[in-house]
Amino acid sequence: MANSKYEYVKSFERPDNLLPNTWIVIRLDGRGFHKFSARHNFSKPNDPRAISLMNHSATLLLRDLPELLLAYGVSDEFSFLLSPQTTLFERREAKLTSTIVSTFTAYYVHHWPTYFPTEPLKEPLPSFDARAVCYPSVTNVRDYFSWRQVDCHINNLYNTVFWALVVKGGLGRTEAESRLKGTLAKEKNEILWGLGVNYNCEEEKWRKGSVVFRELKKSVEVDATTATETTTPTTTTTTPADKNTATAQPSDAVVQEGDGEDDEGDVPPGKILRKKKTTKKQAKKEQKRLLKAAEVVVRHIDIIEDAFWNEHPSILGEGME
Ligand SMILES: Nc1nc2c(ncn2[C@@H]2O[C@H](COP(=O)(O)OP(=O)(O)OP(=O)(O)O)[C@@H](O)[C@H]2O)c(=O)[nH]1
Ligand SMILES: [Mg+2]
Repeated sequence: MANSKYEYVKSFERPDNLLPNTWIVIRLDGRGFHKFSARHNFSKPNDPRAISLMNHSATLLLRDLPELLLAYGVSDEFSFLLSPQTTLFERREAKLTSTIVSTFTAYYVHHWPTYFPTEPLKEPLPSFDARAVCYPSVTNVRDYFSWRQVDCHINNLYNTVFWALVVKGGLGRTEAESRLKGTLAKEKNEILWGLGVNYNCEEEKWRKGSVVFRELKKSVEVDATTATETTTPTTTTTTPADKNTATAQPSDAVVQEGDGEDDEGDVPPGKILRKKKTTKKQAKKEQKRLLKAAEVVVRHIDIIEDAFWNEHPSILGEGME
């Protein structure tokens, strides 16, 4: 069909493909959640229903988009990681950010009644903004997630001591604010201690935020240089309390995906299942298959130190090449 005379307007559109060979981090953040949380009676400083709804929405998003390698969330924000090799939506910035933020928001609103059965959504309805940032190196990506987790720690310590001063210490909000002005972490911990609170005993989910990723029943380490695949059971440092399972309460719900067809089942920790020479291509294909079949999990663990990344080499694996 012939172009209409209006077709030319398309030429006003600008390409917005994100830089090739760079990691992409997309961070979304709740709009006006200070007021939104008050309107919906979120408990202070942290509301377990709110964090679980955020985590569930991120989990479903990771299930929808296998290209998302990892998500990290705290408060009203979530960051999603895409690999330097991803060609999702031709790396178009607007398409990536708008799809991720609108899908997340749709899940958030859709599942709201499950997590807040006694708190109907009131207008203005929840919405989120989103931005994409490209990072050229694994170090930058690690530093990005460290930045968010350190922020989580700083804000959570402040909020915990602030509300302890108000609720347990009987201070007004303004008084509590002035009491905390200029205090360092050590002093905040001492104030908490004086009010009978040991910050280190506060739940990990508030102190560490939420890490959402695909957990392989076994980790497949692909050594690109030697093309040797070593399949070992995944070891984690999490406690049972950290784990969200399908049998948990709605507040802890996660998506359970089916096991891989060839799953070799549970094996004693540390036991090497098989070690074989294989081509790099085969190993990658196998890794992809396992990742597809993997369960999306939520953990409240440290992502600043090396342990998490070493235990889950598939997350940054591609970028290591
Ligand atoms: N009470 C309570 N408030 C929460 C919780 N999670 C998030 N919030 C609120 O959400 C806010 C999120 O911070 P910001 O994103 O900086 O604030 P915002 O109001 O969303 O502002 P914009 O993002 O700039 O639109 C926090 O300051 C809290 O007021 C929670 O579990 N309990
Ligand atoms: Mg916000």
